[in-house]
Amino acid sequence: MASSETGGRVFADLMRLAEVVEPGQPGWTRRVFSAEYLRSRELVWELMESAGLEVRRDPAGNLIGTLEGTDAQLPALILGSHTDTVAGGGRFDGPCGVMAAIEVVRRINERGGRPRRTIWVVDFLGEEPNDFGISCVGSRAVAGHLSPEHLQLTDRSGRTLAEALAAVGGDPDRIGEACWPEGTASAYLELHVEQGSRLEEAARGLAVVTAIAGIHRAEIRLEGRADHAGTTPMDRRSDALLAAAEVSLEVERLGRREGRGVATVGRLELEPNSPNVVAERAVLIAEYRSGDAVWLATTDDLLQEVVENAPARRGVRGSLAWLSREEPTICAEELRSVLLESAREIGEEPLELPSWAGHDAVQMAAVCPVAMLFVPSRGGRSHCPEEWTDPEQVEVGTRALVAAVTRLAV
Ligand code: HGY
Ligand code: MN
Ligand code: MN
Repeated sequence: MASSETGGRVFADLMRLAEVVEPGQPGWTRRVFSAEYLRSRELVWELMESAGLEVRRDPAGNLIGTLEGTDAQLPALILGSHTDTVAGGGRFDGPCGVMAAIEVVRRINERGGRPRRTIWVVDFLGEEPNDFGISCVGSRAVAGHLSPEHLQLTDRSGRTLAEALAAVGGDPDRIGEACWPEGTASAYLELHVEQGSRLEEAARGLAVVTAIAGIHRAEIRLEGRADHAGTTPMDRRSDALLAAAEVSLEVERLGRREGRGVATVGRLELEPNSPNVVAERAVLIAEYRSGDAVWLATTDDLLQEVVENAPARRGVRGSLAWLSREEPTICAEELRSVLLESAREIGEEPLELPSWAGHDAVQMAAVCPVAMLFVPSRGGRSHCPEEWTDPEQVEVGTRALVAAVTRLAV
C-alpha cells in the first residue's frame, strides 16, 4: 500500500505540469506545437529521469523512458499517454497517465531489484487534434502510420507538420526510425481519466475499458459568394455561413441516428468574417464516433450526401476531405483480465465500459495488445477547465497500474 507521500507524488507532479501553460489562454492550455509544450517536456524528461528511467526523444518527438529488465529477451511492457492538451483544456486528460506511469517505475525501483521485463514509459507527442488536422502524431509514428503526406499537411500559416515537428525536437527526416520493429512491445497499458460520468454515477473508482470508439473526422469547405449585407436581396444570396449552419444541424441529426454514435462540429472558420459581408466561405471540421464500424461507414455516406445537397439549395458549393478515419479498437481480453484482477487486488470492483474518447492506445493497437484503465472525472467534464479528478482517485488508478505492471513485468 503506498504511503501518503508516495500517493501524493503523482498529483503533485500533475499540478507542477499544470503550471506550464500558454499565457492568456483559458483553462490549462498546452497545445502540441506551443513553446510551453516544448518547455513542459523538460519537466517530463526530468521526472522520468528522477524516477530512474533512461530517457530519449525519438524522431516523432515522443519522450521514451526505459527501465531495463533482467531478461533482455522479453519484449518491453509499454506504459504511457500524452501531455498536450486541447485549447482551454484541463489538467488530467493525458498527464494523469504519464505521471502515473512514472510513479509506477518509482515504486518498482523503491521496492528494490529490477523487473524481469523491460518497461518503457512514453509521453506520446500530440495526441490531441492540431492545426494540421491530425491527432495522435507521436503514436501514429510509432505504429508506422505517420505518412510523408501527413508530414506535408499545412496549417493556416502554410507551415508543414514536418516543420512544426522539428520545432518541438522531432526529426521528420528520420520519422521512419520512430516506428517500432515487430516484437518490440509485449503490451501497452494506459491509465486515463474517463472524461465521462459513468464511474461517478456508479460510485466506482476504476473502469477497465472494453473498446475505444472509432472516430471519423472531415474538413467541409462551403464556397458561397461575398456580397454586401445591405444591398443584396435575401433571395439572391449564396451565404456560406447559413449553409454551414444547415450542414452542422445535419451532422447533429446524423449523430443521433439509431442512438449508436455521437457527432460534433467543433470548429468553424468564416471568410471574410465581417459583420456587413455575406459569408463567402465557411470551413468546418465535423467528427463522429461510434463503437460500430458499420454505423461509421454508413454515416460517411450520409454525410457526403449532406455536403453535396444541403449547400446547393443555397447556391453554395460544398466539398468534403477526410482528415482521419480510425475504426473502433477492441482492448485485449487477456490484458483486461489482468487489469480486472489488479483492481480487485487493491480492493476495487471496476466497471467495464467502452471509451467514447480517442486515445494513443488506438494507434498502439497496431503495435501490440492494448488495455486501458479509467479513473473518474468529476461531473463527467473534460476538455474544459473544470476537468478534475481527486488525488485519492488518481492514487487508486496508480495502485491498480502498479499491481498490473507487477503481474506483467516484475
Ligand atoms: O478527442 C478525444 O477523444 C481525446 O480526448 N483526444
Ligand atoms: Mn483529449
Ligand atoms: Mn487523452
